[in-house]
Amino acid sequence: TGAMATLALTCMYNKIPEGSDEGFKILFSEVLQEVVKNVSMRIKDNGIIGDIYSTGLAMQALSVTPKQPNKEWKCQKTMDTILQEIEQGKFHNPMSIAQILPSLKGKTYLDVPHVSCSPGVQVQPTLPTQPSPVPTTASNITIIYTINNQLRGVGLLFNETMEISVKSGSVLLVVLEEAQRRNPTFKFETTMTSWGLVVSSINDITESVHERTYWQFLSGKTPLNEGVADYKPADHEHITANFTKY
Ligand code: B12
Repeated sequence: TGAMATLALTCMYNKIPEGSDEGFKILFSEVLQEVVKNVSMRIKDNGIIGDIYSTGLAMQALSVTPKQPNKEWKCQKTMDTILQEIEQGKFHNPMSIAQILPSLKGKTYLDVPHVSCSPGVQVQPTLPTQPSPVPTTASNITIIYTINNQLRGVGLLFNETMEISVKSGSVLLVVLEEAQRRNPTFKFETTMTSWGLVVSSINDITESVHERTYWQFLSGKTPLNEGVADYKPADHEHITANFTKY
């Protein structure tokens, strides 16, 4: 959010015409300073800003803002760490690629108006150099899956746990589907968004923008940093879906 605000404010700041009210410029400058401070406080020693999936927008923000980050930012360090994460296959979600790619090319969303798509130039699809491995005789893993709603005033309170066996390498969505197949209490619904499928409802308890409630997914006590269609749980991992507020 801070990164998007920085990009938006920088865009506006650069458009303030020469000779306009100084107070206006000072106000923008102060707000920008504050937001940039917030973003830069999240710079880690390995260069990651927030988590790996917020780093793309944060890099874009810090590279265009007229305000200096409060903490020293080594762009190359961030770039190196992100490239390592890419090599490990962490950026396969199209939206995560869309947010990181501009920074890797030294661009930001503010460059979009200057992009010219010359007609006639056809981009050839690149073929994968190595065929992706086909999971053939994958062994089974067991996931401990808990669904929990303790928010009063939003329907039935419950805390149910089930052990689910799935093929090793399966994404979390497969675990949820198996749980639903075996026990109707575990039934769930999804909604399609720009990042992919969000679990919008479990056991008839539905997220609400108005109430600011959602189903948060955790591994042990740590919130997942990927969605159910991307996250691959390990054997004996304890996954909890907890109905909570943001
Ligand atoms: C706001 C937000 C939320 C809000 C959305 C509520 C709302 N109505 O606005 C809440 C708190 C619900 C949320 C939840 C989650 N989020 Co979120 N969220 C964001 C954030 C900060 C901004 C999204 C936004 O408003 N975009 C602007 C609007 C205009 O675009 P939009 O397409 O309409 O936005 C929708 C999608 O972004 C979707 N959405 C939000 N989060 C997620 C996560 C996943 C996995 C999916 C598929 C969709 C999705 O909700 C938005 C509103 O409908 C992004 C940061 C970012 N870099 O994009 C993270 C982000 C997308 N979320 C993330 C994650 C991990 C989650 C959770 C999985 C966390 C968890 N441990 O449970 C859950 C989803 C669980 C589930 N039930 O399936 C990651 C995704 C990384 C990845 N590789 O998949 C991001 C990038 C944050 C990060 N840096 O780690 N999130």
